[in-house]
Amino acid sequence: MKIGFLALSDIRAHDPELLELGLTLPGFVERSKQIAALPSLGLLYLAAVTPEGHELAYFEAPRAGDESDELLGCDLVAISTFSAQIREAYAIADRLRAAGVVVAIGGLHATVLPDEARRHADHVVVGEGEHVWPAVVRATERGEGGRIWRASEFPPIDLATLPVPRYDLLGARPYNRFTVQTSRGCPWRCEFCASSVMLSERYRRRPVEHVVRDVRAVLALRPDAFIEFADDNTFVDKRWGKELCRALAPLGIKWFTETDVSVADDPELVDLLAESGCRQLLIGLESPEASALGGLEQRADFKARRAGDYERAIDTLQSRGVTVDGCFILGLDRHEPTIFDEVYDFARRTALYEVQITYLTPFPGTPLYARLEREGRLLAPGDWERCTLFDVLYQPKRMTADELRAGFHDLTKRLYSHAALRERRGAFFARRIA
Ligand code: B12
Ligand code: SF4
Repeated sequence: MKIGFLALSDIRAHDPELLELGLTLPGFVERSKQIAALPSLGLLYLAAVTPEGHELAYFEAPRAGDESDELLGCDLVAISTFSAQIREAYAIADRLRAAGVVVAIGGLHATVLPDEARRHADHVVVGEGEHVWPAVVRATERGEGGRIWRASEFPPIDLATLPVPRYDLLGARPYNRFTVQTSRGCPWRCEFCASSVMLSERYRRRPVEHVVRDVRAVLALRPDAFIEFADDNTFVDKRWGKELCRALAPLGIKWFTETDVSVADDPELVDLLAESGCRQLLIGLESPEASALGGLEQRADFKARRAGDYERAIDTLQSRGVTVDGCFILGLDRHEPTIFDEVYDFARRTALYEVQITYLTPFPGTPLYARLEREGRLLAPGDWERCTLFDVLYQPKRMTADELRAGFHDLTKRLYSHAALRERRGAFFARRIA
């Protein structure tokens, strides 16, 4: 069979004012360029576990309608889904099926709403795909009808058995960065989190030598690749984290990952991060003060407990040359309209190299979605295409939706202006220990 793997690329936002700002503000443009072009690691894993004897091709489409006609020549197409592009994914799936192509849909959105996805796909996969996908391929070969497949019907995935993702299928596409995974899941449970905690309950790490093997596979294809670890929370286990950094150091790469603030607790780990080429850590700070964070992380109130350490942690990392991308969520229930100034002042005071602001977003399947639905506060239930992190989808508690939008726009202009960037980065370089 000819099997196609289709990802929707590019980023999404619908607020016209924000879109206009995004096109002009230097800080925004820089960050968007970095993240807009990343391959779908999930599909490259599926390609790697596809039974032998099939012809495989990887496709990307920035929007529905832009997909390659070559897809129509496939026998089976696997489509990966996030909420924000789900309607586009369904439109493509409908067109492919009308042309006789068997369509399988999986990923974060299909995992939480499989019945919805089944209206547009023959096969829908709930959860991690590596064990289910070979069964879907064999069922298609046998001409069997589609169904909803659940990863829980198969043995759990031991990350030590994961093969090298099929990076070779990416061809010569111009990516800024290449993704590799070091771990899956996260021990915490933030109310809003729609990451891979949706796919599997447990936090699991990969053997360090396998991570190195995969990085080497990327480097063999693109010798100067910048590596982005597609993890939820890389440095939960500090001992393993140090082992990882020691193993990465000889590769001479530059890399980025996402983790929580506890990464800065261990000075030896911080030194190893710097020595191994870690250029940036994205840390979900969510709000500058503990007062707004209470209850947000639902297992141990981790975020509220650690808010007092934020400034020290940022300084510890940045003074060693590891830049921090501090992420803030605007519109938490305890946020008053003063929050916009608080975030601006915090970023300035701490000389955050990178700042990311997003709206609190009720992704389907999250505890946040269920709570806001119960409280009658969802403004557009089911409007999945607006699950972009840059569109207001609910009634905030201590301000109006318009106030939230206006404050967000204003903060965007202030945070990402030339002057603010120059000031924060100047302070970062001045503080950095040579
Ligand atoms: C890399 C990345 C991107 C990249 C690449 C996306 C891609 N095509 O894969 C880019 C930059 C394009 C991107 C864009 C966006 N992203 Co993004 N991104 C990530 C990131 C950092 C890692 C994803 C990843 O590689 N995971 C690892 C792989 C192995 O897992 P996976 O893709 O889920 O695949 C597994 C299973 O889901 C399943 N599977 C997946 N697809 C399929 C298909 C079939 C047929 C089968 C059988 C199985 C299957 O099997 C795979 C292996 O087990 C996550 C955050 C995180 N830390 O996880 C956010 C994340 C996925 N992104 C998110 C968002 C919101 C966006 C944007 C909407 C942002 C925006 N405003 O534009 C856009 C979406 C638009 C679009 N193009 O789709 C949210 C999604 C939430 C949700 N539930 O929808 C996340 C979780 C971040 C967050 N803050 O919440 N993103
Ligand atoms: S710490 Fe990050 S990855 Fe972990 S549950 Fe919270 S938001 Fe999700």
